Amino acid sequence: MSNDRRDFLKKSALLGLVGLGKNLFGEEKLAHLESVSNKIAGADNAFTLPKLPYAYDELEPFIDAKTMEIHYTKHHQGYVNKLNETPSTNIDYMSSDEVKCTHIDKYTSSVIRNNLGGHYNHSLFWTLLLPHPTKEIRFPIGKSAKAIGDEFEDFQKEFTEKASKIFGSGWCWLIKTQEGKLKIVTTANQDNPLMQLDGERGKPILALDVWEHAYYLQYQNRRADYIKNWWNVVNWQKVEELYTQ
Ligand code: MN3
Repeated sequence: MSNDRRDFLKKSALLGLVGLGKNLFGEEKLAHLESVSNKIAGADNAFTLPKLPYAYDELEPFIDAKTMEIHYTKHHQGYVNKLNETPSTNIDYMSSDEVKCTHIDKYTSSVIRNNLGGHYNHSLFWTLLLPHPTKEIRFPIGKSAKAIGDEFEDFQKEFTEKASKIFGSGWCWLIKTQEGKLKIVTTANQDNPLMQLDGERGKPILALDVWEHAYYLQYQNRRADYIKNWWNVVNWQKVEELYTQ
């Protein structure tokens, strides 16, 4: 089927939805429904790259500008593009990316699982990095600090060990489980702990990308050095925000 033909079918179906919305909800909801359907039909912009909350060089010397630029404009943009090229009935386009991830399971197509994971994981990761870090703010704060416990160094050691031991590409996470407990878990590739996969599930409140693309330009094969330096740019204010949400 040609792209034009596919677009036409998609738009027709969605315009039908809009018409239905008009009858069901009246004019007020119509505008919202129309904007959602335009996003899906226009699939080019159903997913967008979130704005980076700092300049590429503002995490230096711990993460270099070139790595940030390529990671953000090539890798993250790549996941976004792939998602937009692959409209899927398995995605609830109206829900948040976090909720979208909770619908992923082992039956989901790998293209959706990998790219939705890649998009969500990186969107979160960027917000958990702090530009211009100073020594005074290199520790957890508030309720999340209490939950992490007095032995911050032990926590750091455990997280570092788990992140270091990931075989190949993946992520290390601090999650808040449904029971409100904190756990350090790892996932392979672009999976995350929101997804219905094997392994502990929970809401990520801290994330570390240990794919080689996250550090290779600056650190080459020295993943341990990358992780050690990453602790200097953790945004503990954001961790607290995610924990208390
Ligand atoms: Mn990455």
